[in-house]
Amino acid sequence: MFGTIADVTETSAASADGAAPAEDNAAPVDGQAPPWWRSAVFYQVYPRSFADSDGDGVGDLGGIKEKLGYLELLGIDALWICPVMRSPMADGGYDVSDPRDIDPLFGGMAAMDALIAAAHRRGIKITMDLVPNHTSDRHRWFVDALAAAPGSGERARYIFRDGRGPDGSEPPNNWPSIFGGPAWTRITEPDGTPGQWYLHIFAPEQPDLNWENPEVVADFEQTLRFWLDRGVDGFRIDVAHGMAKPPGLPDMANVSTKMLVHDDDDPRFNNPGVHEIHRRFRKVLDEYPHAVSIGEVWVDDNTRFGEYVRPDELHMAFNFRLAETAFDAEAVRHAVDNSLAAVAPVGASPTWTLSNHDIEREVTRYGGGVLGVARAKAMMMVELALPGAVFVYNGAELGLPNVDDLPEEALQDPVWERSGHTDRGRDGCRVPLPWEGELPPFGFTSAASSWLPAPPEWAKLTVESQLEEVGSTVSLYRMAIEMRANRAEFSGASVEWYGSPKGCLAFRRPGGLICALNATGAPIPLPPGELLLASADLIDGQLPPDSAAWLV
Ligand code: TEU
Repeated sequence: MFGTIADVTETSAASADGAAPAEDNAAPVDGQAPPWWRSAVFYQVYPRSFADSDGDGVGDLGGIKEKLGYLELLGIDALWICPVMRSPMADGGYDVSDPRDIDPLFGGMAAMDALIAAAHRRGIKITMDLVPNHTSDRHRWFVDALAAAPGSGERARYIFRDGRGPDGSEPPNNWPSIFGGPAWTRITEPDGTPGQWYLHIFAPEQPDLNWENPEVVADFEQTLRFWLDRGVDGFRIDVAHGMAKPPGLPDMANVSTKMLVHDDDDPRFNNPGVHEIHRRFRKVLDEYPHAVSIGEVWVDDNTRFGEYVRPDELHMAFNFRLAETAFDAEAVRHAVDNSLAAVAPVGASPTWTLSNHDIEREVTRYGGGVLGVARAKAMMMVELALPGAVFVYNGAELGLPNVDDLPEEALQDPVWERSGHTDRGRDGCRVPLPWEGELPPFGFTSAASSWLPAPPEWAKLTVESQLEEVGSTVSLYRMAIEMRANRAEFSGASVEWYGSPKGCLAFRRPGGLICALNATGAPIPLPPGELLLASADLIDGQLPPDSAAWLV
């Protein structure tokens, strides 16, 4: 049996006593409404995969604009659009060759202006993804750096070093690239001799910028203003724990051969100098009081994580704990407590996400098939019941699984090549969305096929078919998002845990919402209260296995 309010075992607050003003996401604080982003539902668009308006098989900004009606119906507050700036697309746009222009593949600047205007007419905010840690190797600056001499001002915008060993043929240190292979590439000098090495923590096509160079800082500030002046409402900051490098670029103590693993003592990331960089960004953002910055911060330690969201740094940072947690009530509770604890000392808003364009989709992580979908729906209700901002990755609302059997020749993630074809990379979570019809590409594009092929069995997962069905994943998302936006029971920054049976969890928000999760294999009686919404049909009035419910 779930307990009652008398059985509250513990309270976890998003704002520590005395450390920050009492936060209440629904009610005005001191007569002032909280900023729009504090409890917003963001919808992450991977633009290549969302909708294609020009028939080239790749999604674009015109496609997003055409689907704004759907997004409004879904009830989201804001979009986070993965990078759409000019790029040779060595890493799906995270290799930017001109940060102040839109790539023609996505429709150019006119398409961005049109999207901003159309989204704003519907009350949907637009946040863009910016990539400060590195540029494309085709960025004008890098092309100039290759043509210039060692020690020149052109080289000083990046991280060039002489190699080790008598002839400089060894990389300057032992750092591996996140995508496999060394993090250094040796160049050929303009006179044809083997030359210096440059640092790229990601692909060789993504040289790291030198953030000690004031030109680099000034240029990024110009980029922030450029987009804010065009009307965007904020930014997701890529690798926000990167940028600053340790003095002398020391070797890594433990070189992991595994890619994509995160370790707080990794010298490539989370260096103290990064905070001064964020303070510079924040000064610019403060000139645009409506705007928000959300950092991608892969830092485990709560104290170090919290440092990124101090009042003069980022507004929010992604917390990946829920996305890294198995479908297990104890583990979920622990992740929630931890995420709240990380932001409490600095009074920042917590963030929740179950997936993104770098992570295996939750339906697959939770076991796939009918079971995976049921659990993903339940976890969506847990995350939408929590205080703070929620990020929904496009396609999650359809219950899409990862596609793990893409043909090898279709794979585009640089991880596939860089790993010597041992790691398929992240394409499996980037397959274009199924919109309508019976056959791939399911209305995603008017071309015969999309840039990654959608599996034929997605015919039953199309937006068109799910919108008509009350019991579908998308219908549940719509109902849940609407309730969260409109009901006072969702107010309050804290979470009170109830006593709950083993394998279950239950918490209450100060406004009165109760959320219960049953992660056991058997039905469990609901906590007392009036049922608002359940992720699955009740069994004899009880909460079924792998489901969640909201009560008031
Ligand atoms: O990701 C940064 C990052 O740390 C990722 O390498 C992450 O560890 C991995 O993808 C998790 O599986 C950001 C972007 O989200 C990613 O898409 C880019 O490839 C990367 O930066 C480089 O810009």
